[in-house]
Amino acid sequence: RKPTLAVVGATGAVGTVMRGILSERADIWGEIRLIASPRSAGRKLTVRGEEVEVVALSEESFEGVDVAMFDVPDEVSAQWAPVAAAKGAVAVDNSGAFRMDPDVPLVVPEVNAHAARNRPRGIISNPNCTTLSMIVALGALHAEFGLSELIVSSYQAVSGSGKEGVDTLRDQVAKVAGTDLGTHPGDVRRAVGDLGPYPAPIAFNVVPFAGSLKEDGWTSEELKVRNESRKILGLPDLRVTATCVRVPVITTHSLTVHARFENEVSVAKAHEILSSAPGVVLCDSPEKGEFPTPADVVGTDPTWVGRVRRSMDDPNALELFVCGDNLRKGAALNTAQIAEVVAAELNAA
Ligand code: 11C
Repeated sequence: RKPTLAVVGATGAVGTVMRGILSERADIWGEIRLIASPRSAGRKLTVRGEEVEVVALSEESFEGVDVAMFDVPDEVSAQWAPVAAAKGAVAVDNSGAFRMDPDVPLVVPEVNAHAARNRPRGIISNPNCTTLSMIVALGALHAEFGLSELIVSSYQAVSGSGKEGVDTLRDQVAKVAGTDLGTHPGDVRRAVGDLGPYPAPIAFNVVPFAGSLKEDGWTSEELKVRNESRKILGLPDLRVTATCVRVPVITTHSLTVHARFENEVSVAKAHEILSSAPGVVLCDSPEKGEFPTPADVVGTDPTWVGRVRRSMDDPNALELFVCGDNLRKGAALNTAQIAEVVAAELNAA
């Protein structure tokens, strides 16, 4: 029997990308059950080319489910992933609710697939999209050189803030496009009016703040990058400094990375590793103008890496520019890959 998969949050932004991904990947699933809030129950959505009726989230909706993916807000996952697990499903959760729970593995299949097997709560977490947009490339470099420190800046797309983020950028761009705004303090702010989910205009601007404010001036996104990178790489004392910035890009997060290693590095060796690492594409010919950018990367699956340099003042450090689609590898794709790891394990049992 092929395993039964439930997609909880099937109607949302990530759920929509997820249905596309499930339709493209090897068809390992028996039934795919689409679950959403009672408000969406009865709607028909397409997955694998077939129309499937959405069922309302309830305890019964997990009956007979082997793997349940959750693409819903933290509080919905916190309540319902344990319910799915109690019903016998393995819950694969894309929210932040369980990521730092020591009894919940945080999995990126290219880096730590083995961790998925040890899941005492029956829950596996999927990392935050910012961490995911760089970690596959860093995992490959760590395996060769031994990572000791990360200093990163993110350039995060507005779809990381959901539909409200995308709508806000599109509305604001419509208000400023074709004007001569952007030449005086406050002119863009006055023109765009509604700031949506952001503390400053996102059109014609960059905003050095993503997530919510936590202790000592750090944001939730910056703490996630630190804590999640440590957990995925199995390096609890890794030195990590992140500055998370929102930029006027619809989808695909980018990061500049200063990665320091235990061992001396070379660009040639880094190129060799990155060009053969599963899930990574090396795009590094700056003399031809070739490096990854969100506009070229959006809609693709891999982590793209370019601008690879050895630090001028540190023979143990590399500088990289990394891009990854935050809705695909950053969310739905990684969740689908984890679910496939679990399905293979269930099939082998
Ligand atoms: C953003 N990375 O770009 C966030 C969105 O912890 O899953 C994802 C938040 C999370 O705003």
